[in-house]
Amino acid sequence: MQTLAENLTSQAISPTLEKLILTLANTSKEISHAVRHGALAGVLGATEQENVQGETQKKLDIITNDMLKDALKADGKVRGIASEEEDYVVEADANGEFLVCFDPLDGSSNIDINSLVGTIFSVLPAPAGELTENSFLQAGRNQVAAGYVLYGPSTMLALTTGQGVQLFTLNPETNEFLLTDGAMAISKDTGEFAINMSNQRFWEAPMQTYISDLLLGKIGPREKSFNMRWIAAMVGDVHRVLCRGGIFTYPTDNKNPEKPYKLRLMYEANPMAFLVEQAGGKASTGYETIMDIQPTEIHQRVAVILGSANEVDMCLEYHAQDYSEEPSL
Ligand code: FDP
Ligand code: ZN
Repeated sequence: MQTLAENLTSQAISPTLEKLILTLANTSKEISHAVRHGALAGVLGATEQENVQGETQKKLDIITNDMLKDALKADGKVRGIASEEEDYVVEADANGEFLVCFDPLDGSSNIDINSLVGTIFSVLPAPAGELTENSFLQAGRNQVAAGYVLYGPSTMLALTTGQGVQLFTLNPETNEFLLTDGAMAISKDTGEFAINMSNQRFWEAPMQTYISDLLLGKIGPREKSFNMRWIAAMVGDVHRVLCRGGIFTYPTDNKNPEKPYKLRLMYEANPMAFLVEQAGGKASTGYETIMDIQPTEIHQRVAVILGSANEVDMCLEYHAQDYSEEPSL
């Protein structure tokens, strides 16, 4: 089986990007090790700290953030870093070519229940000049690489550099990522959806109607039964979509009017959208293609609807309709 390093050499990418991807992959092996030791290493549980988004940080959020930050600073080709766990952008090497945005441990609520978590990353070109937050505010289309590492029963790396999506599995004996799927492809159609149903009453009319129609199954307008899954870690839900198709959404809701969206554009939605598009799927907010959004701040949040192309298109048709005449739910 091909190793990650061998596979990267066969891709049309620069040696510096190749090295950066290996830095990310090697750090994820250390994260995998820390996650796997769990309670034995005393890394479970919360800290007293909150991140800039008002979320209590888990011990592992901070440990994994520091591991990635240190490794990327030492890489030599990274100009700056933006992380879910850092309030502001972090300066790395003055001569760096790349900006890296990451969520060091997505799905932190799963940590303490020994369930799926992962690292998500997005690589952008570094513009010339002084490093500021503005340097990062580039549309997802600019990404030169993106991926995630899933710490599950096996540790897996899904990667794209714009040449399809490759899936690697960490061999626990040799600590080497080996290519186990050279071309991940999302089925165009699906009978599976993923959404946090407990928020149903807070969604906008298009999502209310779309999901109601899925739930009606064979007797509804879709004339087909749908199954539901919710891992509560985007990285796990998107992995399932990449493996066997599906539609995953965290839509707009009015639960907290000051926070209509949950997922972060720069280090959750954009990298996942790049992977999904490269695997033949689609990713939208309902009104706009995720990767075409011009970001306005690094911790910006967006609505996300992604997965099997025909199912995402169907969901977008519901968003294109006029609901103004209908009573609000
Ligand atoms: P988490 O806050 O645990 O990191 O990143 C946001 C996220 O997880 C996603 O990974 C996940 O899809 C979603 O939140 C889960 O949200 P719910 O708590 O509403 O289920
Ligand atoms: Zn996350």
